[in-house]
Amino acid sequence: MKKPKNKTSHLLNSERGLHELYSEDYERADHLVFGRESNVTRRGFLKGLGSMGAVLGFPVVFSNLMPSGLIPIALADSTNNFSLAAYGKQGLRILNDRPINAETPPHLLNDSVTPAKYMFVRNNGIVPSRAELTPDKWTLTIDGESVINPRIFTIDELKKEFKHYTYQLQLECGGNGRAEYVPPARGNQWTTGAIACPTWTGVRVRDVLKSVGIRSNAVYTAYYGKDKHLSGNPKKFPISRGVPIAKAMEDESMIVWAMNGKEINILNGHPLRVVTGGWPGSTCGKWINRIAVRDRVHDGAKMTGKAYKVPKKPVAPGEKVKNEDMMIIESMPVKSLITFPRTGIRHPIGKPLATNGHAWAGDLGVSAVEVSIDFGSTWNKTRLLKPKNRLSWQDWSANVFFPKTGYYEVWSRAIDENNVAQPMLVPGWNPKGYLNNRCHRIAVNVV
Ligand SMILES: Nc1nc2c(c(=O)[nH]1)N[C@H]1C(S)=C(S)[C@@H](COP(=O)(O)O)O[C@H]1N2
Ligand SMILES: [Mo]
Repeated sequence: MKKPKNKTSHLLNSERGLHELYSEDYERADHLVFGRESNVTRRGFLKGLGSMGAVLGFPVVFSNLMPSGLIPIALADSTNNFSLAAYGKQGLRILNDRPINAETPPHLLNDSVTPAKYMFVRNNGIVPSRAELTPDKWTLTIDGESVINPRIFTIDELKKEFKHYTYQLQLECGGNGRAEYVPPARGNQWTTGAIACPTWTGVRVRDVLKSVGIRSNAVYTAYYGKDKHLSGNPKKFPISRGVPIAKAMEDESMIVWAMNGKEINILNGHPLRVVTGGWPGSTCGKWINRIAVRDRVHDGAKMTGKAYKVPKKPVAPGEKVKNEDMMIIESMPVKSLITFPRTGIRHPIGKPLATNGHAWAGDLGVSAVEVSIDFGSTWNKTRLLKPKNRLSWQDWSANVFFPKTGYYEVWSRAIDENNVAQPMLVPGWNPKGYLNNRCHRIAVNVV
């Protein structure tokens, strides 16, 4: 971790993100962002507290009365240099602004099909500029050790030569839920909002790969995107991952140009991305211009080391784990969200509370979702709908009855088709803080 010499000048430099103060990779933002949507995190501000007067240009008269962690509104305004609204996003919570990372509060994920404005944003590098994202001139190279006839496709050719499919596919970051691990793991402190399930339109990876011919020694795919490494080094990729060839050959593994029937949002990969539903979002390359078929497990950026890997065996919290004792995350675990009502509501006694949400389970289907109002002592079945297609989340709903007034938590717990349920507590600690699929909780004050 690099620490700058002069924090004040950095705070005033609106071209760069506060996180650079602490990390060249990405910053662990605090959970709480005070006031408006802002990239100024409480933790980031506290680090600069000593020089707050200098930052504001005036001494703070009642500084002794100022709540700790409050971000002066002047600062919140002047440092909000990445506008998600300019990219058509709404209501997301910014965790980091370089690279830009933002999650969706659960109540904004209430739609069965996630609208583009509410889809989370997760970046390892610098988002390509609008000028670089030209669908007419865009090409996708298919090559690699295991491709017989490498070829460069235009998007038009992809559209003309292959059958189009539309699937609703869940996409969840492997680090979703990281904020709950103790001791904490470095990386974006996602709570519950790095999940979305829009519809995707494009062609099957399988059809494109078959057209160029794949050798029998094919092991893994490898995507390459047009985003740049944070270091600015043009030879380095921020991320280049893929999936085993069997996953790539599934019906729902797609090269897509549309989301919810429209151009993909720039931050979500316009004009072309890969979607491999049910697997970590990191396998779903954005702004892709190349897919290689490798004769080995792909060794691109964030495929080696500990990235997107978990220990092969359970480890104690905080334990050091050797790289060779880690394995690549494949299908994501069973999980659910309560998307209505939002947490913290008041509810009148005597009336049932209508609750609803979604559940998903990586490559598997969800067989049941249950809710509890007594901290997991007893559970009630909810009404669970079938997915629109394989690898799409499933909607659930339930009426909840409260016996008396007071504070309650409503918990949701999904169970996958192998009868594996979400844990009530945060599951096995791991060095990078992946795969936290504990039950979702909301607070309800019954009055
Ligand atoms: N080119 C590129 N593709 C990428 C990434 C990236 O940084 N660059 N991030 C990956 C990760 S870690 C996730 S979780 C998903 C997030 O997709 P979204 O930003 O559309 O929500 O994109 C994946 N694809
Ligand atoms: Mo991710």
